This record gives sequence, C-alpha cells and structure tokens, in this order.
Amino acid sequence: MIMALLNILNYPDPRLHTVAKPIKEVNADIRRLIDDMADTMYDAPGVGLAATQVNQHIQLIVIDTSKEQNKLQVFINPKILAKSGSQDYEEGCLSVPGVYESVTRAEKITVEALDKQGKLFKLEAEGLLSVCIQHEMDHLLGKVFVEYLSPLKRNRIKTKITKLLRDR
Ligand code: GNR
Ligand code: NI
Repeated sequence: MIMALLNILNYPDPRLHTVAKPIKEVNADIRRLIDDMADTMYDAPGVGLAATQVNQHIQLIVIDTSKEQNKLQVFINPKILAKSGSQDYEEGCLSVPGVYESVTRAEKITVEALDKQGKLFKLEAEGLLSVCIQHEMDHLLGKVFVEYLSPLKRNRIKTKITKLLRDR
C-alpha cells in the first residue's frame, strides 16, 4: 500500500484561520482525502487531524483515540447537538509542534456527522474523544487551541515556533 503524507500547516500560518465549508457529496475524492489524512495523522503521530491543517478548507475530521491506533473515526459536516460539564485537558496540536497547554472545554458532547459512506450518525463522547472532537471542530472554524491562552503565552509560542521552523 502506497501512503500519501500531506503537509501540515504550522501556526501562525494565516491559512489555519480559514473557515471550512460543508461537504456536499461524499465522493471518491473525499474518500481519498480521508485515507491521506489518516495516513498523515498516524505517521505524525497524532490522535486527530482536521482538513484545515492540510490546507483543505472543507468540514472533514479524522480521529483515532484508541491505544492500538486501529479505530479510525471520520466526521464530515459535524454538528454539536448538546454539551455539558467542563474539563481541563493538556492539549497539543500537530500545527503547534512541541507546545502543550491546559484548555477548558465541555466534558460531554453529543455530535452528529456523516461517516466515510456519507451516512448520518450520532455519537456521545467524553474524555479525550470529546476534547479531540472539540479541538478539531475549532480547526474547521479557523481556531487554533493557543487562542484560548493569554496573549503573552500566545506570543511566546509564535516566537518559539517561528524560530523552530527557521532553524530546521
Ligand atoms: O495529536 C493530538 N493530540 C491532542 C492531545 C490533546 C488534545 C487534543 C489533541 S489533537 C492533536 C492532533 C491535532 O492537532 N489535531 O488537530
Ligand atoms: Ni490541532
């Protein structure tokens, strides 16, 4: 099997702030992108990837929070129907390499989305899966998790990553 690894945009790339459009039809092109995004996520490695991060501004997310990394979950045009509670989680992001910071989000969520076959499904999530879905849905809105941090922290992160990318 030939893998296609996609380039991941790094913060503070302005393209990360693009708002993604809904997908009209789950066709072969979309399924190819899903496969390439999954390969890219597993290779990184990461537990999630939003199409925004690979410069595709459509509402598509892949997630795998399983220990064995063998339970791929696909969310197309996801909508949060309900949320409750709150939790703090130390988040990281493939677009913000080497940065881990605590973010407060809803504890439990109910999400509706289309799967890889274009079939509507509903899911209740908590813990890491809930955090990850919320983190990825933010990407689709053009939002990166560092935007929850103070301007001081965010500026330090911008400088750190710009240097990291310059020196590599
Ligand atoms: O790989 C990832 N790990 C992670 C850890 C805690 C909270 C969120 C995440 S998502 C991240 C992959 C990523 O950047 N997805 O957009
Ligand atoms: Ni991310």
